Amino acid sequence: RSKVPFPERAARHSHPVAKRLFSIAEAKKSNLVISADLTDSKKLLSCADDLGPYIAVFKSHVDLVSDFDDSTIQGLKDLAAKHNFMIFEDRKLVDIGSTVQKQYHGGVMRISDWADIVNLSVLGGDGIVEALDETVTSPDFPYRDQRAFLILAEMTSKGSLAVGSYTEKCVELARKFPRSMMGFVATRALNEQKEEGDAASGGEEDFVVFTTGINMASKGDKLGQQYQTPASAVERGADFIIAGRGIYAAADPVEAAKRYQAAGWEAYVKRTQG
Ligand code: UP6
Repeated sequence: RSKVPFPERAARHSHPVAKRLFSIAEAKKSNLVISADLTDSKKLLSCADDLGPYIAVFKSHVDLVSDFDDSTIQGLKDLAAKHNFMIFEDRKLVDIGSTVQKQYHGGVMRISDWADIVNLSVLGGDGIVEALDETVTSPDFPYRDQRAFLILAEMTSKGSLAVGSYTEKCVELARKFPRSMMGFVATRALNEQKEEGDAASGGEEDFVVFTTGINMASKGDKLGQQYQTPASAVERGADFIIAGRGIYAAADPVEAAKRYQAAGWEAYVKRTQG
């Protein structure tokens, strides 16, 4: 759990995307990520426009948007600029290196053109990480220093197999590829011991932790999802809290976003000042 405040982490971090992320969070006093799991472009873009002021990051699953096209991408980019948030495509890439390079840079979704942050699974071993690192650090890559990845190191669904040595392997790979792997999607901080020491010695290792499965009103859903509150997640080490249905399916999503933003920020202030 990092006790270092965002402005300091922004200043010290070696990755430009992490720097920008911490700066946005600080400027907006928000560590909230909306998981906008909406199924058409109009709803997706209204969600981004309505909630934009309260979030640091907008998380999409564009493969569930039925009418996804160039105008969806342009709309998202415009709103990201208007409201100063980053875009995170929750693509969970998982394949051999050669395939994910083509899925990430190019392909039907052209993820690299618009998503600042993308996540991946290391089920297949080191190759996927090596491949994506190679793509974004290549001199020909048009978005150099503007793109980063999160390794999906744990999952919130019941019976998840992403535990123990699997999760440890994720940390090992993030350590090996700091130019592209900025942190994790996990339910807690994963580098407990090393991180404290590093913070004192200049913070060479500062993984950013995004936590899904955040809900203030429910413990889970019928399909195995398991929730925790913003306070509990941040206490366990989440830097950014990701909430979906808790916000977009609420009677008043704007009011809900403000509540989650306040709860997440309060917990962050408590952790970093306490
Ligand atoms: N997500 C999880 N758990 C994980 C990884 N990802 O819930 O371990 C994603 C889901 C969804 C969002 O794909 O987009 O986070 C959770 O939405 P919810 O808040 O509506 O449950």
